[in-house]
Amino acid sequence: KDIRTIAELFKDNVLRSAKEPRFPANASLLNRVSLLQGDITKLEVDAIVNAANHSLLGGYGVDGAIHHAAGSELREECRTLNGCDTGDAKITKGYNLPSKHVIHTVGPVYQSSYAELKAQQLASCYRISLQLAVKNSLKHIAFPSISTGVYGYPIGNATHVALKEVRNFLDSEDGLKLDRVIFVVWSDDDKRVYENLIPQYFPLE
Ligand code: AR6
Repeated sequence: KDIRTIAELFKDNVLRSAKEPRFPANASLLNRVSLLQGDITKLEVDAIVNAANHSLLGGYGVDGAIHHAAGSELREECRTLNGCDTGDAKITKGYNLPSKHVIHTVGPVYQSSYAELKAQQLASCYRISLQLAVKNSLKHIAFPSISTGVYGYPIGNATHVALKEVRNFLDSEDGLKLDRVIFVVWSDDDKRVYENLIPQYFPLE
């Protein structure tokens, strides 16, 4: 019973942002952004995003959690996809997950000497995942903090990239087709980073 439905997410966050602007979103963005702390595999949404690797066959971190919760059928479908490049994304069904789909994206392995390239690749992960969601007529999508675990991307820099890309997408014509983008953080530190930066990209007025 720890599964979070989209109805609950809407209720929680719409009310909260209307009254106390904890997860602010401006009127033109229609309260379409949420921040949640916890396990992304528990979300009953149209799609959760997986921070995968090139093979798409599973790994540690959120990838391991998603494959574990979805069951072996997910791995079987992933086998048919011929892997995935850095910055690209591919969609599968969700199998035993409460989420209908999984969008698998491969974030960059961070290297400070290639910071600009890494930022472009990370932005591409968010953009292509959002485009895939719209292409498949999905209404909500939940992102973990891609590349900031095993792949070592500094959380502050990564969060700027994530918020900027999602804001740009929601402002575009395709963005109007999405009801909600949910950022899911695991740690208290990451949550603080998102709480501090969200108002820069989703200001209140
Ligand atoms: N729900 C939400 N967030 C989570 C969960 C969860 N269940 N578990 C971890 N996180 P990572 P990456 C957070 O390492 O850096 C794998 O082996 C975690 O705290 O999962 O893109 C793949 O196969 C961190 O903030 O992904 C690749 O080889 C964030 O998710 C490689 O790791 C991302 O951390 C990808 O590394």
